[in-house]
Amino acid sequence: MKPELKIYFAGAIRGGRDDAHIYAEIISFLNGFGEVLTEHVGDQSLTEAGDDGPDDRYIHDRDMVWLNQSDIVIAEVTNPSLGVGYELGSAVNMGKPILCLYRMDARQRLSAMISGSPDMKVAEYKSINEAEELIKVFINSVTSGLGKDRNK
Ligand code: 6IA
Repeated sequence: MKPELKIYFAGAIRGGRDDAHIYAEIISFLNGFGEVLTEHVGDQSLTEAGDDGPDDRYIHDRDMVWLNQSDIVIAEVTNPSLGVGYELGSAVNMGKPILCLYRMDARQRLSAMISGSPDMKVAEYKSINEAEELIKVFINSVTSGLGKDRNK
């Protein structure tokens, strides 16, 4: 049996929780492709202000282990987040296949460090259906061994 795909999903937490419902929908779709290591990112009861969880050093180290273990990284980057940017830079250094999803109707322009990176695929979407289609195509290209051509 083929080992299950390990998926690292990244989305803003202290950067702002306005899109938490979108993260939840994306994570639920991703669950159909494998194990999402970071399901808490879509937890709508998790607020940017909350401090009742594990300490920051623990969060950082655990997330870096998960990032290392992941087969692919999918990030929703519409809401700017230092943590997501850090995860994406780290994932590039680890050579992970990366898909960044971005909503066209956003007021804020995407950082050039993300949109200008040759090491991640950045895709704009308007609806959840569109995001799901982009994810499907990306995962198919990676799992069929075409991951190295993902930016073409
Ligand atoms: O800078 P941000 O908080 O927006 O960074 C969000 C990103 O960093 C997410 O993609 C997560 O993978 C990671 N991250 C940040 N905070 C946490 C966290 N708890 N738990 C797990 N992953 C995290 C934060 C504490 C909470 C009670 C506010």
